[in-house]
Amino acid sequence: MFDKILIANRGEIALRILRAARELGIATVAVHSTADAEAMHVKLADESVCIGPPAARDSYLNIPALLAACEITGADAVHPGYGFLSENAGFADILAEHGIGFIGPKADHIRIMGDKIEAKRTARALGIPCVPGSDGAITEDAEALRVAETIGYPVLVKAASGGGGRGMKVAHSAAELSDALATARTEAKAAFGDDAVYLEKYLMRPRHIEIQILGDGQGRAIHLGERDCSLQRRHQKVLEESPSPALNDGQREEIGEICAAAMRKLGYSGVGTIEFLYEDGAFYFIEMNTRIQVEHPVTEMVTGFDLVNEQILIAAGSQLSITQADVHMRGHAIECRINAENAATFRPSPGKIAYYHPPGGLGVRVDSAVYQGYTIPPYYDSLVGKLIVHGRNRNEALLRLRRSLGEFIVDGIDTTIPLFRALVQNPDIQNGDYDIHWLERFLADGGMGGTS
Ligand code: MV4
Repeated sequence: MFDKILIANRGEIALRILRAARELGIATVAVHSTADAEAMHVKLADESVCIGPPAARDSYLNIPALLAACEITGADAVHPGYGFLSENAGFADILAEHGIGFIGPKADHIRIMGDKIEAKRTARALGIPCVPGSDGAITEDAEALRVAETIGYPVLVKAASGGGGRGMKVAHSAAELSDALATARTEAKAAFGDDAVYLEKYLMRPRHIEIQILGDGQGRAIHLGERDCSLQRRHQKVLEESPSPALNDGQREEIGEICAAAMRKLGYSGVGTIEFLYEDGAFYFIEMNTRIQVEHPVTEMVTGFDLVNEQILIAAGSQLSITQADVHMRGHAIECRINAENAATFRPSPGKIAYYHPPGGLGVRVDSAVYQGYTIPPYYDSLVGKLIVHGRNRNEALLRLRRSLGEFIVDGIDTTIPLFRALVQNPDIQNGDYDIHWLERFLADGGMGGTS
């Protein structure tokens, strides 16, 4: 087992990792930029090291500074959290070269899943259902036209190095395809330095449903059910829940076992998420994430397993101790991502939290790293915290969510709490009747009260 873990992250996930390490009796090292000297993760860690100025590229993404911090403190493993270096295969390789553990999957698996074409090829070979489309990269317009003719319009051009929806273009007819290809290539080149693109059938109104998996790299892998993350704005998840209102137990077991079997075959090690679009009862693989995700608590609340604890044990070489028969989905969990943004305009609102009162009580969890008197710096993502509620069924979770949102006070800055108060009152949300476009439509239709 590791003796000391360096947490290469900040905010609520740094605290989340610190808590898991502490329960395992492992010492913790926080790293921070000069802007984060007063951050909670720094205060709570056993030791801390300043690794650079505010800009992430000079601090949280600064690999030499992180290696130096490991050397100075004698940390024998690094947990990267999410974002930053969490899906950087080169970072995992460098740590290995220095004899430092990386709490994440094998570098080769991070590399494969970072390339969306390679990820899809691998998924298909492992028996995971994929969106119909081109077999690899598209190099000629003529090839794109042929594939589109076969799968039928509308089609979607996607960037191989894509993510966050950048470099994605829809074509509704052959006439639009050539322009879509050129635009997607240009955007992809600018955003990722890679203009490789591929083609898929465009699904019109799917849900985003992702399967949480856990593997030990020694032939064991299980699934922990799904999360429905369809409620997104500009490719940022806003509210996530488990189980999905759209699935029954049979569908869950079928897709879950397909994913677990695939991960056994791959020899996957650590936590991972296999993302699907779900439409008309069918699953279509789109991507795989090889990190702990922001929304992992909804899975923890319904399964009772500590995913970060499992990550640490697996990275230290332990066999998976949970079998599929040990996994029971109990009740329902919902997570709201509360951002320091205006709830109607989404304008960022960094600044000092003058008063802070989080909700509590049965079935309520708040994962946050803010405190009263803390100043949210303007340099990083705007997540203030996550409110996660659990109930015996979806209705109880919704009632608990409404009650918790009523208690939550964050004064001094704007937050997205009012958006969630509006969402819990909405009949479509109450009925679980939404797809990936629902939230953008709600906001465009003045769901938050017209102009503001
Ligand atoms: C799609 C799609 C429709 N059809 N692929 C958006 C980001 C990237 N991760 C995948 N995305 C999509 N891929 C096919 N073949 C629609 C989206 C999409 C989306 C997906 C999940 C959640 C929100 C979304 C919002 C817009 C588009």
